[in-house]
Amino acid sequence: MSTIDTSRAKPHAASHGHHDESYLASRGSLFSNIWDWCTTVDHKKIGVMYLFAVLILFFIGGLAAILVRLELFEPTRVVGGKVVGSLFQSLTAPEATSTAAGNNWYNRTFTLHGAIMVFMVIVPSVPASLGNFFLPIQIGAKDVAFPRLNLLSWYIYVIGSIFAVLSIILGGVDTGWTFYTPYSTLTDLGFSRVAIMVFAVFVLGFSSILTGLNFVVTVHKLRAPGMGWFDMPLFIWGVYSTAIIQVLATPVIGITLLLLCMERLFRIGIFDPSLGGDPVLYQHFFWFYSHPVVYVMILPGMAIISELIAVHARKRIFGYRAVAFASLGIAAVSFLVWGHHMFTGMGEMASFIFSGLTFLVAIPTAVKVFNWIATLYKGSIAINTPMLYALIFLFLFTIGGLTGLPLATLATDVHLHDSYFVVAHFHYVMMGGTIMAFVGGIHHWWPKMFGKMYAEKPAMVAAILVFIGFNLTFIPQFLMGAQGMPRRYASYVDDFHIYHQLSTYGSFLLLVGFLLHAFVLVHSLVAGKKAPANPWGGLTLEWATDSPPIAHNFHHEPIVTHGPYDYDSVVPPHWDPKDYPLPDQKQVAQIHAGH
Ligand code: HEM
Ligand SMILES: [Cu+2]
Repeated sequence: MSTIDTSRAKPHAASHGHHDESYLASRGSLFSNIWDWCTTVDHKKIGVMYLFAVLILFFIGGLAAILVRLELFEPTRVVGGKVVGSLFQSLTAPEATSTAAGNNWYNRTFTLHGAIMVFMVIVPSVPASLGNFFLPIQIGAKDVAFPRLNLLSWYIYVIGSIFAVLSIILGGVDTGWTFYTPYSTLTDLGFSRVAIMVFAVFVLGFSSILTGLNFVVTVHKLRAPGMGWFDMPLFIWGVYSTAIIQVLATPVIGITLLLLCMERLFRIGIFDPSLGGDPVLYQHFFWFYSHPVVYVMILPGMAIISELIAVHARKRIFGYRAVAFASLGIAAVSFLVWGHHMFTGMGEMASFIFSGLTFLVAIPTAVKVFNWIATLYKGSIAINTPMLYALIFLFLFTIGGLTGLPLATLATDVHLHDSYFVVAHFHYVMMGGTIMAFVGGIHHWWPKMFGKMYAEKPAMVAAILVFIGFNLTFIPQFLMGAQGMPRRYASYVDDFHIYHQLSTYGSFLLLVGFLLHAFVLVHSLVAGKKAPANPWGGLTLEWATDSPPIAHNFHHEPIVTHGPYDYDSVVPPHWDPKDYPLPDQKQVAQIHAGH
């Protein structure tokens, strides 16, 4: 084999019995299997549990989005009147008898959507699921550095999500996902729904911090013999940079939310001006965390894209070090730009400086995009679902990034702030970027995780539906936002009707696309073909072990003998992944030399 030098490898000390079985192998009775999963410290099982939890929450958050779109299908909703509006009404608050009451439900529905999607879906999505599963394998380790801590993060995530769901069952929260003060400290007093939701986010933060800490230590300490920093796959660089932000930024939101709860419960004056507090202070605290966190969302997405493009174009990544350092660069700059969310609430000088700093983010970001495109150039591009998603990511993320520029520019942002333009911008980066990369990554690694192939053609059809649905949903939002449609309103003037209708149709198309994806993946689990060890011909370490991997990941401790993207020296020209394993490296070198 090419990636593992077995002649020098020593077998793991304890290689008895079940250690050579797939990590998915049954442990006997149903009860002992459930017990085994609940108490597992295997990073792969924890990753799989996160994956399904995140996908379920994505579905719930998505349904909330559909409800929001239903409500916005008509300019005004007369309670019990217009067909679509009343559908929203009957699904959310059949008892609401006035428009004001209906509007409250609208506010709760979009808050539910935003809070779930940000704190329970995108933030944990890639690192906690795919990161957990593949970070140790890609660096040739048996597990993360602190497996028990990993299990603890999982339970903290579950507990946080339970609190969030509780606040919803009790009637929901209407503050928006940003919990801006003083509204969030004054609304809904007497009930504790806001406090419960805020506490949930506080708890979820710990899960994020512990996962980040675990990953940082794992990358520093557990790389296989022979793997230097610049032999690491770019997925690792991305997840590693993310982990640093998670550890440094998340405590800030924890403290902020604690202060918010204190003010609510004990009327201590921190943010509420009537108590001597300052509401803008909350915004500073919030965005000091939440801007870096948008990079917690996007860096892992970018990390996946580097893998998808290199593997499915079978080409060495153009400018490996530039991409690796761009990840760290983005992580560093992300801490300097939070003020761009508050241009309309700060002094002129501060706004001016934050605007300038914001433009800096575009540099490392553009470096990555250029390098991905240069990698594709003259590659042997496979047209399959992961590659399709990589291309979709490039297209949508570029639009998302470029529309960040008019928002970063003071003069234009004063007009665009708090409009649908912002809504479209962040959906292009968060959904068009991160979620697209996530779905692409799920397909790329599905055969490895579950040992089953999925049906390629239907999955590609689903990807195309998602792509069309996404643009149909969000392009009209750019247009109406630029024309003045504000965000977070349940009704609007007639001029925007057609845009909102198109957007709602788009959201239905998205729903259909994602349901088709779900169907294809479930079908693969039930009736998929058995996956080979390396269906795509990848060179990183996860492709050098079984599909699905054994409990300890590798039969022998791997020794790294070539870089993660050395396609030009390890893979013969016109080679087909079906012919795996690769021919001997010396032989390939001869072929390349004579080519
Ligand atoms: C080139 C890169 C980017 C630039 C220059 C940029 C710039 C901006 C600016 C200036 C705003 C504030 C607009 C306003 O409220 O008036 C904003 C909002 C936002 N951006 Fe970006 N952005 C970039 C990339 C990203 C990425 C990668 C993400 C997430 C993955 C993201 C997520 C968001 C979110 C969530 C908001 C809205 C927050 C809210 O008010 O609810 N942005 N962006
Ligand atoms: Cu920001």
